Amino acid sequence: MAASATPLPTLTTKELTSDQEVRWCPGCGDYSILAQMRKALTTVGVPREKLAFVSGIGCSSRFPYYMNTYGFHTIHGRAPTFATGLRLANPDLQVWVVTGDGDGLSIGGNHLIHALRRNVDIKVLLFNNEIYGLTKGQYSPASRVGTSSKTSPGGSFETPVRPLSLALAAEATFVARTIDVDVQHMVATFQKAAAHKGSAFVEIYQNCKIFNDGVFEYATDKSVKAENVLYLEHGKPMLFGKDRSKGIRMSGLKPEVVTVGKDCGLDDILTHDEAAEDPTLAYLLSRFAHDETPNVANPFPEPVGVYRSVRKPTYEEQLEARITEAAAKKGKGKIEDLFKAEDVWTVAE
Ligand SMILES: Cc1ncc(C[n+]2csc(CCOP(=O)(O)OP(=O)(O)O)c2C)c(N)n1
Ligand code: SF4
Repeated sequence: MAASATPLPTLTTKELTSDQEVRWCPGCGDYSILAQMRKALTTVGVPREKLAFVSGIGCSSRFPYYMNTYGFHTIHGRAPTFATGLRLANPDLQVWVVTGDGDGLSIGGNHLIHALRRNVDIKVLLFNNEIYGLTKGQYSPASRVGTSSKTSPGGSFETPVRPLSLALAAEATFVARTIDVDVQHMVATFQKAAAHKGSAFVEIYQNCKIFNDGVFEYATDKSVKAENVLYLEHGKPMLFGKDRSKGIRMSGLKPEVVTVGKDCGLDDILTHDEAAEDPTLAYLLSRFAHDETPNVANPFPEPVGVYRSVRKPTYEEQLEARITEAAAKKGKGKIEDLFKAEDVWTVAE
């Protein structure tokens, strides 16, 4: 960096804290996410007036009130759409979307897919508690099969949406997962999402203490976590387990869990490449789901970390280029001229 470069602005967590009373249930995972977001933003170098949080409807959607930045509590499922408009109108802003699994994957599913596929430069945080919290515990599109809730008293039987598979299928250019109690990992993941140019999608496993308590215990309980979670690190072999002796190997088109030194050598273990242009392998990782069936021989761990991070032209960059191209061809236009252009007719009375 040149010696004369302007230093990046720094913020304190206090400066990022609003005067609003936080109204989540005691023990809710949302508190930790809020605290880690404030921490992450202290170092990303964006001043408060250039930060905006946009949410839809749900418990998680109260988030913008608690950040001392710009904030918009919009309508159910439409935060990605609102955020797209905000970015296009003011490309100087860093725009974060906060959504829940119900808000983002049910009523807002379509909006989420299209914001991601367009590669709008927004950062989407999906707080996944696998339940509708605000409406008091109905099952959501992310609830696993058998979830007993007020709207599925006999246990849900629908195939759940896997948020990361959906984001990858929509061609999101940054896709990651983190966990509410994994505080350092969460801060680092938010900072990586902030640094990404293009649409970033981060799924956060969030505990809803009241309506779905402990649903991610396999990934948070210290006594079993190492066996159930695979921390993805770019350029490193996919190893996990207490002594990191287990790993992921490909057998043809199928992944398998193997023990290094017993079933194979370290060279046989897949190396994680978050920058791979092709999202196929990332998609395959997004299919690993914790298996609660007793005595499964080699259960797959759930990968946490950055699945994919690639640079592609953003929607804003492409739009800007299109405007410049049109202006070069046709000159700078006027909105009235557009209104009065072709295909204008008067309806006879
Ligand atoms: C148009 C519309 N339909 C339904 C609702 C009811 N509603 C409010 S929040 C919500 C879902 C909340 O669940 P989730 O997004 O998982 O967020 P959480 O509360 O768990 O953070 C629903 C269905 C609404 N507010 N508006
Ligand atoms: S209902 Fe669940 S998600 Fe909502 S505030 Fe309470 S614990 Fe959190």
